[in-house]
Amino acid sequence: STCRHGTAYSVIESHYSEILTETTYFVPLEQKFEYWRLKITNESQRRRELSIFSFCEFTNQWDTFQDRVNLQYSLFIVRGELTGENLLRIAIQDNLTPDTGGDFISDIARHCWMGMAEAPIDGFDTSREAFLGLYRGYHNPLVVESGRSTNSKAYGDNACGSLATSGSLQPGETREILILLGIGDAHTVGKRTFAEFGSLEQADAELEKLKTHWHAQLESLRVDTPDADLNHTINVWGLYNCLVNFAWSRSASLVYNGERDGLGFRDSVQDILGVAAAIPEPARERLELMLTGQLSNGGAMPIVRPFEHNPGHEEAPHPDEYRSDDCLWFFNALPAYVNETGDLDFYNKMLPYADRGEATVFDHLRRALDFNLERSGVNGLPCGLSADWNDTLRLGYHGESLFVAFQLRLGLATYAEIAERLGKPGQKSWALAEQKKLDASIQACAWDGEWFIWAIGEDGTVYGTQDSEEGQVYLNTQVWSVISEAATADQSARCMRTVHERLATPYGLMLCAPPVIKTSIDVMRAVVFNPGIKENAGIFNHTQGWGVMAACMLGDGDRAYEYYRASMPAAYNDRAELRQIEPYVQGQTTYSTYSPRGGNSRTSWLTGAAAWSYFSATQYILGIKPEVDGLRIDPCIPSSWNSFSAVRRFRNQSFHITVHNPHGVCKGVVRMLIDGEQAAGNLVPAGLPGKEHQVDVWLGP
Ligand code: IFM
Repeated sequence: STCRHGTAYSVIESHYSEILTETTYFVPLEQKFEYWRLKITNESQRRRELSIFSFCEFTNQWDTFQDRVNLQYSLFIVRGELTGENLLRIAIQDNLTPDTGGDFISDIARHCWMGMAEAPIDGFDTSREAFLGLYRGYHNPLVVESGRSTNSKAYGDNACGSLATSGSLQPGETREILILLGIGDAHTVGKRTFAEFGSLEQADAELEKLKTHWHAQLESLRVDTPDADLNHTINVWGLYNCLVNFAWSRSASLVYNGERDGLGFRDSVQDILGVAAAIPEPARERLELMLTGQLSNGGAMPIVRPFEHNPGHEEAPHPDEYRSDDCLWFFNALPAYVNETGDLDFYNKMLPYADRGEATVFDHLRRALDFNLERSGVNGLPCGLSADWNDTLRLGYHGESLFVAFQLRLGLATYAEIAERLGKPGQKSWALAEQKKLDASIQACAWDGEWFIWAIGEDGTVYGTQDSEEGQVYLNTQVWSVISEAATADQSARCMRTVHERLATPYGLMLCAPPVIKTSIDVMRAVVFNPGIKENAGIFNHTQGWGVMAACMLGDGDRAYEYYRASMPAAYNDRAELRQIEPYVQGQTTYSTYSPRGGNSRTSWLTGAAAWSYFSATQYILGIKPEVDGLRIDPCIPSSWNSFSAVRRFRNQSFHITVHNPHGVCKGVVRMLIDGEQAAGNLVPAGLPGKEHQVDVWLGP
């Protein structure tokens, strides 16, 4: 068998006993059903008699948790049948659900339907037990083995949907069959949908529409570099990962199982970085939603529930529940949107706070800074509160987070720049003065000689020092000291050298080293994890982009590329058995060399790794950075690359960029031509006349 994934569709092809089957699965745009388009070919030299069965197992309860644990209830609420229109009808709580013709009947009592087109129906099953048979499983279902459906009508227990057809195929002959599986009552929604969509022609048209839709979203940047893996990561899979992540946040996947019903604040704000170029409008809408999840004290609701969210009327969390980093991610995400679109006025937009009152987006930013400044500890660093980015860190409410201090520094610098743009000199000077104070606090307590400390506990214990037996070096405070530009040149060089010596593995950068084993769980909950995974000295892929950015900021394109490739899924295409997850998608974490299974990755798809990986590769390695005034071209590439090219769509124009590297350097633009004309620096100004532009850039010593 072969399984191929495309953009929002999958094709599974199997050869068995000289019968070739190829099934294409997809959900058409804006619809609540999926197609299974099955093509069967007789590859043998003789006529073949075939029976074909569709199969789907349904949950009884739509509440996934209740479906599994509350069997005294969920096993008595389902019914299944074949309707007069030859559609399978799977109904939940059917007594309570008068069919109004709408897609959803009530929140719990939702129905499903299944139909088969282009072939006569010979039989059906809606009882899982009847289909599988007693003491059997998916590997040997009785109905398939016997070649006969039982026409079972589920009445309680577990339902399934199976439609059967049969027929003969001459040598070389191909037949196509279509299955539609949807949400809604078969009598109304199913009947209507089947009438409109139940043909091969319509299925073809819908697949084309779907592909066009997704491919259009992937057009914001196309690159051609000497690294073919990086090319298809940037051109297709990395961005697709970001878009899927943005759409689902962390709500539904194999590992999240549909139990989360809201957007985790910090992760959803960071997701914007991966999609701002591809879908700026949805990115803005999401940003607005998240800004209305900010409270009037500047902190954030831990989760924003998009369907129930009621800005201005939400209850503020208990003081112990605030995380220290949440709103500081706005200083990454908001500029990403504004720089992409040039929509500076967005900062003047009025938006409500979650609990009460409203303010401009700019004032929301000020509140975010005040929140952390007002909650600073005895050393002048922001308090860790219930957690900083690291969910497993419990410094005590008044313990201090150096990571958040670096975030805050970047926030203050960004705020000062925005204030300047908006003509608010008072705000700018305030931010720069606060930044100066913060810098002094950082320098007074956070440098340990060869690297920055991890954090300071409420009781004054300093974590992440040369004297620490465990968790001696912490990745985030090193890379963020560089990203926030808090570190001096000497500190930057030293701490990034420490990162390389102590945290780099062939599979990426470890979050800390050595792992925590004896450290108190009251401070570092990471001790619950086996050493070498997740927050306990694992490779936390979310952070890998930060390592890439920091290396680029120091001009080390070779190192940045090494770090990027170590955690780039496509680099493992030929070693999928090592990574053990899909080689085209990011995973949250990879086992490090502190474990016996270095390189194995876990928790694929819905991870912040996608956004930072895409952002760091496109804006730091390739160096194509949107700014309010235009596109800055400032690559930091491996010295072995002679050149690369890219086409960047930016504010309705296309820029065909070629970067030449005749001297084999990593960084440093020495010359730029725009449409053949010498440019003053390395900024391609926004708003040039015309739709297409050629940009040639030379790097040099
Ligand atoms: O930053 C968090 C994220 O919000 C959820 N997963 C774990 C990360 C690191 O602790």
